[in-house]
Amino acid sequence: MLSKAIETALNNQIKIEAESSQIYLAMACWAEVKGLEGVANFMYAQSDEEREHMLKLVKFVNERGGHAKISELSAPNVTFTSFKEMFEKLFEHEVFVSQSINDLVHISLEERDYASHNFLQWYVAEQIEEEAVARTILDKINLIGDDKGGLYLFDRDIENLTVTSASADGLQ
Ligand code: OFO
Repeated sequence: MLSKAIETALNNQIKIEAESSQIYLAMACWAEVKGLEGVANFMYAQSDEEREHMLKLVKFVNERGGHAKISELSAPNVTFTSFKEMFEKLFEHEVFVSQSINDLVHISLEERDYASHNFLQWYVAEQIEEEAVARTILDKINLIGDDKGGLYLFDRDIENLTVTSASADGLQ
């Protein structure tokens, strides 16, 4: 059974994951209309992943005797000044989400809710990966700068980008 404090905190995280999904969906649309199909597909996939993160929390809250709250979401940014700015925003957002997961883990310990603590470890590991991917992408974008050819190749390769492949090419 969830305490009120942990239920509220988990519901807050449900909103954050849903907003993450919208943020990346908006980024996908912007990239798509700018003609970068690879970046758009990467962002569509990220958006789907965030919805999965949200659903996992929804089911956990309901299964543990709480009530998952589906709430109104803040509107995401829909335009960006550059791809660099967009990926900076993505990185900043993932750092924010990691902080929010850390706070949740902290609350689960305060509440002595070891089931929630155990469940949240999946999110802790996921955030390490998400931050690493975002950091790798930013490194690549910084290398490319204003080079159009570089952006073309980046767009072609981003769909295959994983943390392992990113570190294998020495950019980490
Ligand atoms: Fe849900 O991991 Fe990104 O935000």
